Amino acid sequence: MSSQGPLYIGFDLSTQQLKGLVVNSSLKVLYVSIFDFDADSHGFPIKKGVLTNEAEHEVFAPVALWLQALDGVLAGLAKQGLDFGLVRGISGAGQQHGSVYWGADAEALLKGLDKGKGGLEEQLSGAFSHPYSPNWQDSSTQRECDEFDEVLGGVEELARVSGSRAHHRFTGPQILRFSRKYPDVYKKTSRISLVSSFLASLFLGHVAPFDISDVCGMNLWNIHDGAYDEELVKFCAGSFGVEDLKRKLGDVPEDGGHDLGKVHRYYVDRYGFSPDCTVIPSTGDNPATILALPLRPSDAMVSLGTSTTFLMSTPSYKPDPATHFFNHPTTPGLYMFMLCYKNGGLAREQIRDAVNEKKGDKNPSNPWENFDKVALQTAPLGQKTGSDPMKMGLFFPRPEIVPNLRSGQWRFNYNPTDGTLTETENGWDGPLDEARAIIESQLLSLRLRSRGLTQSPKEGIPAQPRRVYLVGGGSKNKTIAKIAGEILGGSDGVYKLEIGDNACALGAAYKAVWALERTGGQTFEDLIGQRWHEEEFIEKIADGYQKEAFERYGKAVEGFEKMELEVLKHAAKKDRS
Ligand code: XUL
Repeated sequence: MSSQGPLYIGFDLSTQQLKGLVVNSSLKVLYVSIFDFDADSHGFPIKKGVLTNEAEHEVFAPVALWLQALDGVLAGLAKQGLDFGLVRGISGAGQQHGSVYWGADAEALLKGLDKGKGGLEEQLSGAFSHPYSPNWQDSSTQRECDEFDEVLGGVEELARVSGSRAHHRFTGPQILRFSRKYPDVYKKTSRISLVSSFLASLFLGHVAPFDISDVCGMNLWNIHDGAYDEELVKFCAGSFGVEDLKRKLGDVPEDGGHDLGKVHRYYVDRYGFSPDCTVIPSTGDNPATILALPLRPSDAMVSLGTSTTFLMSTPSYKPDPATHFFNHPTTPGLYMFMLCYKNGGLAREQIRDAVNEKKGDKNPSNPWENFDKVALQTAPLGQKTGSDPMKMGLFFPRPEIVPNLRSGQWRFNYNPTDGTLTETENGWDGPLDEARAIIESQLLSLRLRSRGLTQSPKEGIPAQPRRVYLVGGGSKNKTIAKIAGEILGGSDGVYKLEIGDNACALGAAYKAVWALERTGGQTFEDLIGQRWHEEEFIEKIADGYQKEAFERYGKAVEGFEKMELEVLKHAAKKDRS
């Protein structure tokens, strides 16, 4: 009974695997199939899903690998007994920024897909002008980023127009470098896809348009105008001409739930899909993540992995060179705000290890025990009494992008009554004081950068997130959750979101459910909100808003902002000398 349709598939084409996840109209997960690139593919000398050219800081993935993976995942679902005839809609999530270069024969080969001629890899190997897709981990585009940052007069303006300043991984700088490095190949390229629209193209049997949210990861889309930015596209196109590049990029439907067309005959004949199965735009993996639950405006998601990612759905568009804004993947008038830190879990682990060393003992089954204990024993901001200065620091074992700073550690004392800030280790009992300080530092940075985007939940209560959802490895840590509530607030509390690593695929599947079952102008949040049983997915793990703590950390945010500016000023001076 439970597998009775209609069913919806969400794919997640990420760096290391392709996943297909099937839900029904009640959002119940019925099947999951995974193709792990390193373990399950054959014929590609990849490591962690990619190839590298270290001399040029290039990271890229073979496109044919993804073709092999798609047949692999579908075969996996068939093996599990999925009746493809019940699947009404398909959507997906793709690693952001990656680009696929189609050749002259792409449309004919896509259209001509035929069960009798073998799998996707065999039939489409001639469809590309270039066999590789530059990956989001690529950092070969410094020159192009510097140029993009200047096109509109500076990083602020580029961020204002496109939602982000130039970043190595963003598709505009990547396309520009590609056209310089391979001018002949670029000339022969008929269309360029993002990883998300590439996935949709495979199902449609022709090159699919970009998704309204994922297109914002290119530094080419003008978010205000809802169109490509003429100057940015002109610059990126160079001597090949604007019209040529616009043709390669294609149009972008405004509606994230747009009906792109029916699934290609190949899938009907080979797997038993219904000819009426509809393809919905695939989006980026981060935009798909915020669709894994009915995230309300002012709710925040904090992903505590190796790096920290902060995602919010918000009606406010307040771009800044250190942050990212994207169109919301489903809901016009909302934006996805994103912070992508390089330092997160690894930085905390370094201090955890130093604490364990100092303590001289370590619980082998929980290496965090000492770290958690000292973090909780330490007074907020190291202030034993109200007259003590606040201790705060920056702990970056890797170069950071939020803010743009080299690796290093800095410790300060801040006096909130007169605003004095002193770089010093006086009064710091390192590394013990650093356990709380690093958690505070990471969370104060989130509060600083999201404070203009939250709303007051009710009169007399300051603006703050409604709910804070923690995901990823660090979300198990109750100490972090407690301090997150103290610093970020959360009028409705701090929650752990238990969807494992299925967030992107789930979000994509929910997007397909919404696109095909919405009535009238029903929003994603309304439809999914009505069907989502939160008790199955979330657990409240800490209190959110606590007046006294929130106010104290509010003062600390001011000191934290000053501290960052101070460190940046010194770094700039050092660079000049
Ligand atoms: C976001 C980014 C990564 C990739 C991961 O800007 O580059 O999160 O989307 O797949």
